[in-house]
Amino acid sequence: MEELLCIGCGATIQTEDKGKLGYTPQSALEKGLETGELYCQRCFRLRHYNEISDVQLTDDDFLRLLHEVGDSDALVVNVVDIFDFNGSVIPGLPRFVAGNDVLLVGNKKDVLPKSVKDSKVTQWLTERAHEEGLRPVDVVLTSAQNKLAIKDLIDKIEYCRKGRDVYVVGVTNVGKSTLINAIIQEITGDKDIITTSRFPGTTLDKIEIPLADGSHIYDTPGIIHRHQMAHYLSAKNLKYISPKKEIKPKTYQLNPEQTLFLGGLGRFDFVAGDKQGFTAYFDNELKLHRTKLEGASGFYDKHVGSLLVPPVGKEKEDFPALVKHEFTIKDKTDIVFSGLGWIRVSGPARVAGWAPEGVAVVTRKAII
Ligand SMILES: Nc1nc2c(ncn2[C@@H]2O[C@H](COP(=O)(O)OP(=O)(O)OP(=O)(O)O)[C@@H](O)[C@H]2O)c(=O)[nH]1
Ligand SMILES: [Mg+2]
Repeated sequence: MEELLCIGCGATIQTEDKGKLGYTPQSALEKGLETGELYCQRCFRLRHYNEISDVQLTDDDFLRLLHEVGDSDALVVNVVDIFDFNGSVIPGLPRFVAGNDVLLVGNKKDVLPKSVKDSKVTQWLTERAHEEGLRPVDVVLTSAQNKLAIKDLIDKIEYCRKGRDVYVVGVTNVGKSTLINAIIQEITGDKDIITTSRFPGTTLDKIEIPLADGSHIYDTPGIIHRHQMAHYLSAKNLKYISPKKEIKPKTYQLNPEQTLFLGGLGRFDFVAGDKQGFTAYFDNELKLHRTKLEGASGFYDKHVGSLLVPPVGKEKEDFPALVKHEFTIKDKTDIVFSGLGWIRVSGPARVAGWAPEGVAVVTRKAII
């Protein structure tokens, strides 16, 4: 029998083992073959009930895919989440892509406040890419969700691929599949073919989409970056770190020695400096809580999971301790909490950003 693939996640269809990828009940398989839309059971559940069944890929699976990209003569489209550049970095990508051209796509631009200029974001992404040893031939900012700049992206891909195949790569959850769905919709009008979800690890194998000239565009499973905030939260709370709407900034006038808790996910300390306004850019539903710096750690231990949420319940038990990163700020700087958001500091000030162990806190020149 010819190998059948799930069009939602790329897994090889099988009817034997419920616990393994690609499982499809025999009846669903027959129906799928009839209609030409064959989805595995996991995709079916994700698409209809937003329920995830746990099947995870190993690092070897990703390495195999990355080597395949390196061995092909192709255009590599590296998708990153504008909101989480640090969490979006694939370690060693420059080595894997070898001689292939890379087009960098900063996705989820709809989440950024309108006052952020594209040019500043592009410049920042380019600088960060260079720091990672990546020399993209071009940078495009898109919103796969709101279908922004999809035509522009298609044009740039067409221009850069020079008749070659295209591999769309990136860590899990940056929106690769949503982006490819947007491209398919723009070209053929077909909607939501590939399965997408808020859960990390949605796409399970390479998905091949034919292009008019006989080459292909490939969706790939996202590498699991263990330092993404997404891995520390349960399904219910993922919304706090994957905003669907434009962020509304909130400004706080703080005195020195005051602290802002970012739910229970992070913390910002104004250690020293003159009283000033700090503007916070986080998901609109994340509750920020102001308190005194003195005793803030004890306050956190006491209230995490109740006043300071998420994390809640079981999630809280496995939540890593917050780690402190200190900065001396001279002028307008963003303190970026990877995957969570950022706080704009006018300075001069001494500040500290706290995030779960492994999650990066970095500074950048203020983008607003
Ligand atoms: N706000 C916003 N959310 C987006 C955008 N693109 C994707 N998302 C959301 O991000 C989440 C992940 O999207 P996917 O397309 O499944 O991500 P992926 O990169 O294919 O993930 P894997 O298959 O796990 O590697 C989903 O909840 C999407 O709705 C975007 O442009 N803006
Ligand atoms: Mg995907």
